[in-house]
Amino acid sequence: MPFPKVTVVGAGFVGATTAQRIVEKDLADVVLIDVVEGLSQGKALDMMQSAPVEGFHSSIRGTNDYKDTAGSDLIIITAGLTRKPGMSRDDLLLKNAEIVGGIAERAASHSPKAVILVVTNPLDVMCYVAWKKSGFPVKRIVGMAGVLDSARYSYFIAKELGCGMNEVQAVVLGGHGDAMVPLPRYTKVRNKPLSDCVDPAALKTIEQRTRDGGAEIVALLKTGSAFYAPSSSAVLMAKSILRNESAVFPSSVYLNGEYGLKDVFTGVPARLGEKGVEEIVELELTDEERKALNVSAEGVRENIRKLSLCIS
Ligand code: TXD
Repeated sequence: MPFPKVTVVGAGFVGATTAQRIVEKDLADVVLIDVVEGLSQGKALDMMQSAPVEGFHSSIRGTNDYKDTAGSDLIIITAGLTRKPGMSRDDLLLKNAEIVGGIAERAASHSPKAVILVVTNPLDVMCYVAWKKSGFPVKRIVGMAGVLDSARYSYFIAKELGCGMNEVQAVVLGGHGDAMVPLPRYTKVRNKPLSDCVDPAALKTIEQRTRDGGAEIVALLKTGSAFYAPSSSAVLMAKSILRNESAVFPSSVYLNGEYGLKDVFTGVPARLGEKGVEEIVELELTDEERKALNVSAEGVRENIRKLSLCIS
């Protein structure tokens, strides 16, 4: 069986690490594309030379030409600017909308059947831009954020409680921003709701650190932002799409009435397979949780409005 084909757009920290994880797991042959000449070619060549050591069989090539991406099953968009210390994800809005819009248009025309997995920030708005500019059915657009936010939440919970990370199943909904919605009722530690395992003050601290998870790393790195956990999270979703696993992940998806929200991308649990979003899973929410999800989605909608001229 030939490997599926994945295009990773952006050969920076997130893109290159995503590509590396995909080939090392033999999930797909990868085309890595960037605007900078030589960057993706150099990284791809370096990764290919690790194949005899790592023992993977799939391949990766670098390019600056969209023709080489033709016929991809999955396009992962990681290109764009990153946050500098003190910048919010939304500060990246206009510049990254231009970048992601151009990429979605070009990549979609060469791979008309692909699923698009968006990683670039501000994430939920970039999903909307990719949808509008690709012209794809909306089920074939999905964004990565909730898996990462949930992973960060899991890590901080496991650290606080001194338990194994595999004993924590964390759920974070909402947009990928300061208004993300950790759900302690649905988060389980050894099968018990998190809200029964930690006191409210500790929970508040964990949730705030989760919200600030990206900013904490930006402040430490000084240049650039997180990429190890983001690339792991993107590859987990990619695997479910490429192998048609139909696994459920918190994903940024287009809502058309689900959770009482319409015409907006935000993070909710969704089943992902080869056709993209197969199902949106509706959790029962309390009034307070629903309110928090609405606030988060309203922030995304506000940014979509700001962009309405360039994406109409
Ligand atoms: O949870 C999440 N979704 C995220 C998102 C977690 C971490 C990082 N997140 C966002 O991903 C971050 O805020 C940025 O918007 C993107 C990419 O982050 P990365 O750390 O990979 O940035 P780099 O290292 O600066 O790489 C960006 C690359 C760089 O090589 C540019 O030359 C390239 O993008 N670039 C382009 N490639 C192709 N086409 C165009 N137009 C283009 N413009 C820039």
